Amino acid sequence: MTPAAKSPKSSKSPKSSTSSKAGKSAAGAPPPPPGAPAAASVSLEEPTSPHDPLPPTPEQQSPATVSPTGADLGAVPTDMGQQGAFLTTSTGARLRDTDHSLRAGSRGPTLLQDHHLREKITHFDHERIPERVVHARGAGAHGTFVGYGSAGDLTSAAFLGKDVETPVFVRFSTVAGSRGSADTVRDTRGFAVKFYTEQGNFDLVGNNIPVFFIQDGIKFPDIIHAVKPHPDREIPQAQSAHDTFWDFVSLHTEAQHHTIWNMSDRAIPRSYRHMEGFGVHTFRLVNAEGGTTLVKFHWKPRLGVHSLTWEEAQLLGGMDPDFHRRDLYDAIESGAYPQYELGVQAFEDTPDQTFEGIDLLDPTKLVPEELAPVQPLGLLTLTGTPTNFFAEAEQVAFHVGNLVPGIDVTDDPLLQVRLFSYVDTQLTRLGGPNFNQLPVNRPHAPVNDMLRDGMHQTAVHGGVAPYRPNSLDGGCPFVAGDPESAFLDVPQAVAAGSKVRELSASFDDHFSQARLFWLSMSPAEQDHIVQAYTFELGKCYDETIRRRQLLALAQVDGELAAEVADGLGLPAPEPDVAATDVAPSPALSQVGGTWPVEGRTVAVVVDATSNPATVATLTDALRAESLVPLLLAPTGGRVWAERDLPAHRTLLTSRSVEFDAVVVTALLPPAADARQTRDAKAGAGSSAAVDPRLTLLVDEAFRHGKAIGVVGDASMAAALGLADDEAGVTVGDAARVAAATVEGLEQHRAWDRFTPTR
Ligand code: HDE
Repeated sequence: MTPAAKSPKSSKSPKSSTSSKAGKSAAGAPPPPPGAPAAASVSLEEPTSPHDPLPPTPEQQSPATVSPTGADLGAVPTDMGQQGAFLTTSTGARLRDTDHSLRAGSRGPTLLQDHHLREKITHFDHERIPERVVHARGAGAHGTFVGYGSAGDLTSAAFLGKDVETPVFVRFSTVAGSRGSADTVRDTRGFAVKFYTEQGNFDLVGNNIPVFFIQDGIKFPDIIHAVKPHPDREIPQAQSAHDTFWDFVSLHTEAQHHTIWNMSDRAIPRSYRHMEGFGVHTFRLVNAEGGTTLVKFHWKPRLGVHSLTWEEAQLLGGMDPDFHRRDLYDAIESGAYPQYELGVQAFEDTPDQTFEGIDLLDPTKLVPEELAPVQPLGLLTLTGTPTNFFAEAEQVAFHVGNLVPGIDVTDDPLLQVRLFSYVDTQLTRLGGPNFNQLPVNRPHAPVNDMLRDGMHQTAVHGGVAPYRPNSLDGGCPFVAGDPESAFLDVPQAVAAGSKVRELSASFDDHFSQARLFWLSMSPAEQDHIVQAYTFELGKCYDETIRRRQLLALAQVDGELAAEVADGLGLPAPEPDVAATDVAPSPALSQVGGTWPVEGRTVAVVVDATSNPATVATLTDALRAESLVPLLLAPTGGRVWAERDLPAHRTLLTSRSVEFDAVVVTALLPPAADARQTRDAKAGAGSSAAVDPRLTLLVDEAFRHGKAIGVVGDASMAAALGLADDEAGVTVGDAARVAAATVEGLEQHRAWDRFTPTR
């Protein structure tokens, strides 16, 4: 390639798993694990001319090239990035040097004249923008939504039509932490989807928990100030285990339902691929005849809902703070595209907007799926990682008011405030009112607004009359009606009343659904909840706050309150449950059932004594199930001198929590760095024959209920403290171990290893 050549164009159609992997691997060689920043290995010396393959890597996607007003430009998305092989100024002049500033002599002062230096440093000085006030930590991905055509009776929204394909951008997030905080903290996760439909952008800005802390949006600053770090010391980061959070939720008891979800395994998801999404509020759908239905939106992950254990989440916070982001991008890169089915629970639009006694306008309440099943409407598939994280995942601006014809809001008092907040926040975060012109926010439908000028205006509007009515611009723009499928604000009747600062009495019950959630959990999940409350309240300094929260728990369930009190060393409050006849909702439990295992990681412990053919049989079998086997060896470099097969992880660089399962093919003897001074993990074991870090790896995997395989015999397993008849442990040949590993992963954990107390 000559220096004058342009950057490569890439077609951005979703690729098959084999093509994505093949792109990086030599013919016949197993594919490398996902995550390498360059598409091929790099040269040792600094390159002096461009060489293929140039970025982007095959799985990266960029926003479509539409104009700020939604016109399809037909350009390759990468054309929005840098062009050509030569370094230029921001105005396109080629540069000779960017490594030395212009100075009065090689030992003299720097000259003000150096316009390249000033441009480079000034731009750098302004690289950061304010992070989101909530949901600052997140990761985004591109994908496609395909409608099933099953929503016709409910809504006229065109993107839900049969086989209609709509590009989407999704951003997953935590709520409380700042942009650099860890992924695996205990928190609610955001699940925000921007559909670029032919009728304009539709944003479904939801969470992975179906209810919210507050009923009225005016309380949002209060709950967020309570959960954020204490204002004096700015501690703790991204956590609810502190006094101000528990002070607030124990006083403001409508938060108790969301809080019990946050104390459950739902708040520490295994990955973004393994969590549900919920629109939370009730929305109003309008069909072609103008008929309305109330609905709650759900996203169901194809891989099932699975969580980390609390110990895994904590270890990962240090070992790999990017665990969820990495998982998302590695899965997409390896072709294991995350998928979620969109569905709705539909309710008759009655004047009281209530279903089976549940007020549909109260966002602290869910409707059990046993009472109103989720009707599938379409499938979302995530196929592309961002080309540039800032341009896409940071600059994406969601707004619950980005609605399309056929979907309207309700009077939920939380949703009503959100309708104000999302535009307002972007003014500060994205520096002005033209944020919808940023490439990731641009609609793919024609835009003909009368919004003009402002900071960062990138459209070039024609005409002289951005006002209505006008006759100078031919009367344009015209408003549309039904034939042109214009958005309809449903003329919903509003109950006559007085102006008041109060909620309806139907919002008063704060505990019965927290109890419903508690009763729906399996014993092991209930234990996790007891532990989470005890941990979080145990981190509070103030005993009164702990006691007050125990009083709230006593209104949820007496046993729950007593067990947490026990753990805190406090007297158990008297049970105070008002709604004793609550029926559980089995759909809320994660235990039981089997799910696809795509993209799960398996540590394959190897050294030079492992039989390469056996390891190949094992890893091929795992890969055939779309798992990601990672070779874990005592040191880096080639595992076998004669084969070009590098170790992906070493005993020093890895920890059990990075893997979903472990298979041991060799009993690694203590390596040279198996000393506490070189690796503290080496302090764990006492066996002279096995590297103590391997013992630790196996012990932790066992403790966390993971599938463990030993390719060998019973004596090899015994050296690791394992026996073939234990739940989720398999000893045998490579084929048997591979099959058992898949089977174990299908259940997510060997639940039998946990001995519940109730
Ligand atoms: Fe948000 N929320 N929110 N929220 N929210 C924001 O918007 C707000 C609420 C949710 O990945 C902010 O662009 C208020 C419920 C997600 O970019 C801000 C209230 C639900 C995201 C804001 C709520 C959410 C946000 C911060 C109470 C679940 C991340 C930056 C009335 C249904 C979107 C931004 C992304 C982000 C305000 C309540 C979900 C400040 C005032 C309920 C997933 O506008």
